[in-house]
Amino acid sequence: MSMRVTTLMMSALLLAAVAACGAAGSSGSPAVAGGAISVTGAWVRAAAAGATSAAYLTIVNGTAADDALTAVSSPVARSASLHETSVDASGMAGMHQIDRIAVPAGGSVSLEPGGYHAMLMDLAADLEAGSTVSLTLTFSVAGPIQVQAEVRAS
Ligand SMILES: [Cu+2]
Repeated sequence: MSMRVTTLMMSALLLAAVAACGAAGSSGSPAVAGGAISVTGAWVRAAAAGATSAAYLTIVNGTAADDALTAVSSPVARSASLHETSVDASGMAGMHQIDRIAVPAGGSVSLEPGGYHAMLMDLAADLEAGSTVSLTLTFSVAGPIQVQAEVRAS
């Protein structure tokens, strides 16, 4: 395979991944509390097995200590990571992996389309709208918190 073809394939893969965590959607589904960190409105974009999806939610830190989301995992995804979508100087939207999302004491942070999100890669099964998937969010202080996320059509 030539270098050029490889580059084109990489570009196509990146575009598909960006599309998976792009625009649209809203929040507002059941909340699951764990300790004094609570997570509300968790949802995941519908996608086919083998594809990439993204999870969105709001984290409320009701504790007196600063905390940070440091990892995410789900049985439906063979790998998952924290991402941030940003727009570069030329106006191109892209995303990059980040190590942590800070949640200050008494504060909250939202993972939402166009911003922070949890990228779910290499899905083990189809994610169909109306179903529910389990996510494990790991915090540096609070530890792991499991939440249920509703699958929604994009
Ligand atoms: Cu992403």
